Amino acid sequence: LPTHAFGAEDAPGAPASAFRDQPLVTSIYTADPSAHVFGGKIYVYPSHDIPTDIPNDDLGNQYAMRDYRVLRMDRIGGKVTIGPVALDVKNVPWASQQMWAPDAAYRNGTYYLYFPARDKTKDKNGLGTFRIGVATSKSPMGPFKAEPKPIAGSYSMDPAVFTDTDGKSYMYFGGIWGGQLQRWAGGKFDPNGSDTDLGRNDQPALSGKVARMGADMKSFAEKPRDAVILDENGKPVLTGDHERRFFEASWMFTRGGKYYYTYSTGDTHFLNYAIGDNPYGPFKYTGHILKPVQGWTTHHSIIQANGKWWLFYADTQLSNKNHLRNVKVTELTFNADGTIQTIDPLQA
Ligand code: FUB
Repeated sequence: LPTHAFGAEDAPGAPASAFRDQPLVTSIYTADPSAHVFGGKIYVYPSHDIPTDIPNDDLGNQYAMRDYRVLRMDRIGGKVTIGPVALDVKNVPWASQQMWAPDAAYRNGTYYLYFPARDKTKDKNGLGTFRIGVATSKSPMGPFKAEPKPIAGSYSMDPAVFTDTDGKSYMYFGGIWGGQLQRWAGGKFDPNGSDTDLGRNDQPALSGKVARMGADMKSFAEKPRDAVILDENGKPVLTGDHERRFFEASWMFTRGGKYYYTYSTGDTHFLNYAIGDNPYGPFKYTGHILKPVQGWTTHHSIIQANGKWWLFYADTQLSNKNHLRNVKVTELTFNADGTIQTIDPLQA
C-alpha cells in the first residue's frame, strides 16, 4: 500500500514511555478516529493529516487534509491494515479543501462515508463555507464515490452518524471557531461573522446539531435541532464555561438505555460526556472522559468490541506538531451508576 515517510521537519515528541497508549499506525498521520464494527471487523475512519507550512491559527488552516484512508483490524491490539485512498478531494465536485473529521455508516449493503470540507465560495478570509458531504461504496474500505452536492441543509463540520436500536439514524455535527457554527447563529451563513464564538460569555453556549437522516442515508429528514447540554441546575451550559461547553467532535452512543452525547471542549482540550433519555436530548453534563492529550485538538469515538468498551482518540506523539496527529485506542471503564472513569492520556 502507498505510504509516505515522515519528513525531516517533524520534531520528535515526548518519549513513548510517557504515554498511556501507542499509535495504531506510524507510516501515515491520522486523527479524529470514527470507529465502527462492520461484519465482525473493526474499521476506523480517521482524518489523514499531511505536512504543511501553514502556521497554526484559530481557523485551523494548518489542517490541510486532502483525502481519507481507512484502517482495519480483526481485533483491538491486532495487526492494523491501512487501506488505499478511500476518497480524494479532487473527486468531490463541490469541495475545495480541508477534508476534516469523517464518519461512516452501513445500511442495506452500502457503506456511507460522511465528511466535511470547505465549498468553493469565499468568505471574508477568502475561504469556503464548510458543508457535509456523503460518498458511497460497496466496501467498508472504499473507494467511495461522492455525491455531486453536499447534504442539503448541512453546514459546519464533524459529522457523526448514530443508528438507534429502532433503526433510525441521526447525524450529530458542528463545531465553533474554524468549524464556523457561530456564523450560522442567525439562521443563515454570515460570511463576515466571528472566527471564534459569539463572545457572549453569560449566554447559553452554541449547541452541536442533530438531524434525523432520511431513509436514503444521503439526506436530512428534518431541519437540524440543537443538542443542548444542561448543567447541574437544568440550565444550558454557558458560552464562558469553556471546560464544559460544546466546541466540536460530537459522538453519540447508547448504554443501559441512556444516550451518551460526547464532545470536545476545544480550547480547554477535554473530551466530555452528557447523558440524555433520547437522541435529541437535552443532555445533562456528567463529566470528563479524557484529560488533555499532547497537541491542541482532541477528537474521538467510543464503541463496544470484543466484549469491552473502547475510546479511540488521537495525540501528537509522533510529530509534536498540532496538525500531524496519530490515532490511539484505550479501554473505557464505566462505574456501576453509568458514569465513566476519566482517563489521563499522559499517565503511562
Ligand atoms: O482534524 C481537523 C479538525 O480538528 C477536526 O474536524 C476537529 O474535530 C479537530 O480535530
